[in-house]
Amino acid sequence: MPLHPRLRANAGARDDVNDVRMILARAPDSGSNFCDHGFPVLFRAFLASMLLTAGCGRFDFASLPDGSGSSIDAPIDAVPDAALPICEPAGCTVASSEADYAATQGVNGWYYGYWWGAVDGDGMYDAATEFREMVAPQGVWNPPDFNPDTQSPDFTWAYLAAWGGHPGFSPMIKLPIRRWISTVSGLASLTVYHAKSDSSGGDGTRLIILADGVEIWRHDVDGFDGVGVTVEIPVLLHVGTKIDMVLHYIGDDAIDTTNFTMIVHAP
Ligand SMILES: [Ca+2]
Ligand SMILES: [Ca+2]
Repeated sequence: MPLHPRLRANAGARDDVNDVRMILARAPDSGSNFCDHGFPVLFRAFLASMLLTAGCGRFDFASLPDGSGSSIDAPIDAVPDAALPICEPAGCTVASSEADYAATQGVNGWYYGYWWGAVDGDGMYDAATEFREMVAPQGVWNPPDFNPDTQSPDFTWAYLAAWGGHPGFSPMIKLPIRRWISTVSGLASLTVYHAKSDSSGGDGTRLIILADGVEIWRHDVDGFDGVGVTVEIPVLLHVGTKIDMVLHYIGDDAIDTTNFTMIVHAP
C-alpha cells in the first residue's frame, strides 16, 4: 500500500522481532500533524497477520515474543472522511449487538447467519459470498434447515442469541456469524466481549473478527473461563463495511455455550 504523501515510516522485520522498532512520524515538510484531532490516516501494525496496534505515533515492540520468520506489515490507509466523527459526543454508541438484538434481519445493521463449513470445498470462510442467513421463528437464530432432533443430519448446536451463542461441529461444521454492516464512515472502536457462558469445561471457543473479510482480531477462551476478555479494537469504517464475528469451536463443540457481544462506538 503506498505511503501517505505527508508521512514517512520506518519499518522492518528481523529474525529477532524483539529488536524491531517501528516509527511513524510526520514528514518534515508536512503541513499538518496527523496525530492531532482528525486522524487523516489510520496506521495499523500486523505481526504475521495479527493486529498488534492501530492509531498514530511511535510503537515499540519490546514485549513481543520471539517470532523467527514472522512478518510485520504496516499498512497506512488514507482516510479522508475520518475527520468526521461517527457520532457525537465522544464515546457515543452507534450499534450494540445486545441492545439492538432482534428476531428480524437488518435491525440497526445487524444480521444473523452462519458459515456452512461442511459443504465448503476450500474450507475457508469467504465473507463476500459464504454468509448464509439464519432464521429466528422462536427468537433464537438457527440455520433455516435446523431440525431439533439430535439424531437428524440437519441438527446443529449452532445458534445465535442476544448474549452470544454456540458453534456447531457435530454432525456438521456450522459456525454462527454475527454481522454488522456499517451505516457510518470514520474511525470507530469496537468493544468486544468473549467469555464462556457454560464454564464447566470443554476445549473452549474461538472468536474471530473480520472487517470486510480481513481478520482484525481473534481470541481463544478456555473451557472453564467464565470471565473472558473485553477488548477495544480500533477500526476504520466506511458505509457498507461488514464486521463479522465468527464463533469457532476449536477442537470440538462440547460445552461450547459462549457469551460474545460487540458495541460499535466513537473513540
Ligand atoms: Ca470458502
Ligand atoms: Ca470447543
